[in-house]
Amino acid sequence: PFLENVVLHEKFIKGDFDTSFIDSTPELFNFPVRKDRGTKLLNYIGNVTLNGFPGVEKRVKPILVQPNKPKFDLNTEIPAGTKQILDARGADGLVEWIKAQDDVLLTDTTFRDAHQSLLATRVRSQDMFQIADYNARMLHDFFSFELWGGATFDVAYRFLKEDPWARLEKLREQMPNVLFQMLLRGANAVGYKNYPDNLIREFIKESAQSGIDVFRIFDSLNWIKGMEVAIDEVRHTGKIAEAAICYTGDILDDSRAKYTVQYYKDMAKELEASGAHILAIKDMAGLLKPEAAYRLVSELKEATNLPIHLHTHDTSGNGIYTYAKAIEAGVDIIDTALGSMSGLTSQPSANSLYYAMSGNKRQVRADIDALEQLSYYWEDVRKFYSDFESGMKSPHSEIYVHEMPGGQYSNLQQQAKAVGLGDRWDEVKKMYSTVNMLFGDIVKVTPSSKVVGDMALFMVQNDLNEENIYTRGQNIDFPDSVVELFQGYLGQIPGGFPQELQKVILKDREAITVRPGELLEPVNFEELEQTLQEKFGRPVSKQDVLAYALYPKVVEEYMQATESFGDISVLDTPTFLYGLKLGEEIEVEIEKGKTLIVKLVSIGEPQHDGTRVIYFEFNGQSREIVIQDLT
Ligand code: 3PY
Ligand code: ZN
Repeated sequence: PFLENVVLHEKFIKGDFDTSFIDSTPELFNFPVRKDRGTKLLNYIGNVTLNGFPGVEKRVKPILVQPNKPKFDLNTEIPAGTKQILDARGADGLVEWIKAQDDVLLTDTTFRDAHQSLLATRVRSQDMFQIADYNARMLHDFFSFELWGGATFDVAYRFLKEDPWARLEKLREQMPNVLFQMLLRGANAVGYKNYPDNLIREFIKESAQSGIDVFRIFDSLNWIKGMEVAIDEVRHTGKIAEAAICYTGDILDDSRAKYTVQYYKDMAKELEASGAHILAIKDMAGLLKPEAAYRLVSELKEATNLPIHLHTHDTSGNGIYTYAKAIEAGVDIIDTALGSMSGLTSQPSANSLYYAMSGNKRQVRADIDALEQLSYYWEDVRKFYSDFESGMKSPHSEIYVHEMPGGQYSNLQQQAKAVGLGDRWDEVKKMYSTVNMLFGDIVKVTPSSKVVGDMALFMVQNDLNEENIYTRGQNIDFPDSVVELFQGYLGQIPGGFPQELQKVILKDREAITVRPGELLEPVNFEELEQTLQEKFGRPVSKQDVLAYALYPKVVEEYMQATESFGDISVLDTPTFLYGLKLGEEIEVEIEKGKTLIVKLVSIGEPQHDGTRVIYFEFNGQSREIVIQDLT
């Protein structure tokens, strides 16, 4: 550690030192306490056993069965798939291949949007690694696996204390045959605000190198300028730029004059011109009604030459019907989740769609037996995360009124509870659509959906409505996110911001109309790398630097957690969330062929300093760990 302190010291790195360096630099002798991996792991298990896990009700660890794995021989070769087509023929070759298929191709969202929408994005890498070898063999004829991006990136660091890049790379090793897809929020990358252009470009480069093939790029206001840098960079990497139109409103309703079929056709043509390989219809709230799907897909097919990839959420319960109509209209690829991770705020079920298309001349390309067996696995895994379920039990047709995206519903509900509006949830939902209209009827998807949600909560809390906002609003400070939206920091909205409201919200602040990325200072990656090495006292990777540039505080806390607990992604999920029961023994494989055996023996009485001693048996030896009791 001494040598490490020397070579990482700022003065040493800058060459700014002489022979008095060691004597005059006492911090060289501050050695970080380096605990061994086993102690760190016991520290985590002791902590979670005693203090619980955020968001999980503290109770005796429930008896949860080992997830049921498919009966499938993993000693078989992994069949070639779409990834090999991309590698051999390039992006344009892959596009030609898609167009030549008669069947409907599927994307499986189980590893990303399904759990983002059903389980607050909490599914851990471990539960994916356990099934990925089966996916590669049993779903080899899928178009893609959507398994990265969206909220999964920050949630991995923030709540799961695991590295999303490591997840991606390991899955890539396990599933080398099917395209990997991610959701990229255009200039907002995987965050909630616009970032400098060079950060967007470096992030895309690194994601492509780490395994992503298909980048679904969208802008939260459907502002194409906010997508252009990302589309351009994806094209440079040789990967697939799938540009999305976010579907909002209702093309069947003539009173919603803003988002018409013509609006979407114009947008699609512009995306084609800016280099998109595939066009996505991103129906993030599940508003695309069956007849609207038929019409939209038919017209977009006429307007562009791009293959069309349709994404919806099944909140209304009409998802399969919408897909069937889109298939009739010639859609090329469809997003589904495995049965037990589908429905409601998630994607429609692949399993159900398979049967829904029986007898149709366009069949869904999938093996139904494989879908069912994989679905059993997820049925068991889902029980681990029961505390993160939204409580929604049946389809919500009111989605067509409030237009809240699938992933936002349970989040906003939590936010409402946190500010004391839990029992006024119905009012909040209603206010959400009022705010949308006040804002000029905007696209609502991360991060613009969060702004609408923040404003809805704020208005209910402060007894504001669409009438008194213009007068009372003069003396009110609005939430930061709302001010920033109206300043143009998330981009521009079709038709411009409503001016009267903009004045009330901004007061004397200025608004911009250019792309925020043009004004933001580029990230100095080398300088940041050095700063982080000093801060964390160890070498950092390009991936760490990128993550920190996107989410400084979250990544710093993650680094601290790994310093205290080591790599806790190796723990099974029930232990990760509940710790151990008295007398319970588990095996933890910390690396291939290296297994630790941990048993919880007893928990000591509270001490004067608020700690307790936790007694473990660790590989057969007694071990005591002192834990702060925070309960
Ligand atoms: C995300 O941006 O995370 C979404 O899933 C938007 O639909
Ligand atoms: Zn979605």
